[in-house]
Amino acid sequence: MGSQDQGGNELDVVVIGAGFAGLYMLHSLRKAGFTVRVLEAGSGIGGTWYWNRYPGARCDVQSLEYSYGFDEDLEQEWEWTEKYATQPEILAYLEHVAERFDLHRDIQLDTLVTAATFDEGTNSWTVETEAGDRLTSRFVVAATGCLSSANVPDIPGRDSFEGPTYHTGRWPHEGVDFTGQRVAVIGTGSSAVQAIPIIAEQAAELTVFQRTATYAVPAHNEPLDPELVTEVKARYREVRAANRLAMAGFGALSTLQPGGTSALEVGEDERERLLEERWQTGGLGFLGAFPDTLLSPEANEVVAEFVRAKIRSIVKDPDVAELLCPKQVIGCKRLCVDTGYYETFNRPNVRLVDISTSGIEAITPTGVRANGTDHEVDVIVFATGFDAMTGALTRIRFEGAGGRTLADAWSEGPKTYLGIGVAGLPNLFLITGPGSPSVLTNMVTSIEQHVEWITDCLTYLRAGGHERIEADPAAVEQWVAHVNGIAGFTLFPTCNSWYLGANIPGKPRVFMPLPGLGPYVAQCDAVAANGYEGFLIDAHRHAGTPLAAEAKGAEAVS
Ligand code: NA7
Repeated sequence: MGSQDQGGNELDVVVIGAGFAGLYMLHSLRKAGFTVRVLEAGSGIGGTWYWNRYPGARCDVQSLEYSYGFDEDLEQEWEWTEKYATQPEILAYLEHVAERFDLHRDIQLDTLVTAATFDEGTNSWTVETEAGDRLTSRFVVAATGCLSSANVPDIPGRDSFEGPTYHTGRWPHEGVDFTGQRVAVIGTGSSAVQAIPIIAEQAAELTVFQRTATYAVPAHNEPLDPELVTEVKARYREVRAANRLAMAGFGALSTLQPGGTSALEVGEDERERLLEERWQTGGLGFLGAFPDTLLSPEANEVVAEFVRAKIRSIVKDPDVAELLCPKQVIGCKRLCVDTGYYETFNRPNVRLVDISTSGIEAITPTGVRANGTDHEVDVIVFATGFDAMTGALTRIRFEGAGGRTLADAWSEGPKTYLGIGVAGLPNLFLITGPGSPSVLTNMVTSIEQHVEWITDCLTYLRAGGHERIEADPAAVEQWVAHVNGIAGFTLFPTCNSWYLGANIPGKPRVFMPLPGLGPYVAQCDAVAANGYEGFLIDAHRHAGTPLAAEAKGAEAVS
């Protein structure tokens, strides 16, 4: 079913990106008998874990859960060393996976995809790279990652700074030595929360510029207990299956049951006990103490106030503690998981600058100006996040049927069906695209579910002799309304988060991920079981396109 690349090779699928998603997509499609080429912009595989090498970079989902479940031998043989794996360990894992499944031979590194154009005559894509290479394939899978388009804000004078600047998501491979340096960190999201305690230990002075205070709960990271590892490995199938049914794609290892009683209905002592228990356990499960934390502002405030009290008890200077206390709903922005973040502000070499009112005024040749004060520094670290979920996709010029581009289709915000298909862009599949649970979940769980769904879909199309599939515009409209409806039921849209696109000036404000993995997986399964309901299969053949004359056995499913 493939078409040809320039070298004359038959290619069924081009996959863009060689992170967790692209690697498994390649393996899964190859196993199903498809020919695949993976194009990766980096000089190595690993995606997020290739680029994000800042000090302290670590996953905040437990390593035993943040790992592939598709191969039993792999999951039995690989040994994680810590509860939460470091970036180097995760990258080593992905390198091992690539070696183990002989993936490198179909991965082309240092290859930035700039455009992809769909040819309606041949029902195939031509993918173009920055170097000018062109490959053609029947299908394209965008495994481009949700947090891969770095956001370096356009602050006045940004390029005038005379010292080095770094973005956490584009960290130099050789590392950075901050010894004796005066360092500015801009941003206080997850990356900053992980990096700040480590930079503070090295730097002569550290100045943190905080636009929005962040909630962080302790990681309580530790070496993995061999007994726990043995126990989990003995029931790994059950763990993986439970996570796929869970709301956030993880939690099967938790010793704490999700809370069943409203934060407003349990007594005050019991409320404190439940929250303290979760604080001592650590990690993202903290938000699971009550069922209504992300649904009721009053319930949320109770949980938020518990964390603020912790911050006040940790940070010695009451004025600094107050500045570090977030005002927004807890969980509205991604909850951070920390090791010594708040404690760092007790160090004599660390200063917090509140820029919540007027932002950073300017970057000067020698530092950062805020609130009318010039802060002289030697180095600036931008921990300013990403053009999340859409940035890595819209920077590629995808041109679909009738010259319609992805940027056109998404001018008012991303619109997809299931977070997988885009109307007007046939034979293009997104992995963990906007409109799917993605960033609200353990990404590996969501990635595996999408990879397997896409592989099944392509297998179905091949079996039926079909050449083209696309999301039905009506199904897309319904799906967008569905995602908005669910998000609107929660407190997620109440703050300026990157989930909403609010961190990027001019980006349409649309809540992009879909809360709730378990129900979503059931919907995806039902769509497949109903012959890919909501997708149009070879529908153009009925629609009077040049191929209409050939229409034979084509079907439209909607
Ligand atoms: P985040 O979570 O987007 O954090 C970025 C931080 O940078 C956040 O505190 C922002 O403040 C701040 N920021 C962004 N732009 C500016 C400007 N122009 N001026 C000052 N401060 C700014 O990115 P991370 O890399 O930390 O984490 C991303 C995800 O990776 C994380 O959620 C995990 O899923 C893993 P704001 O809150 O917008 O006011």
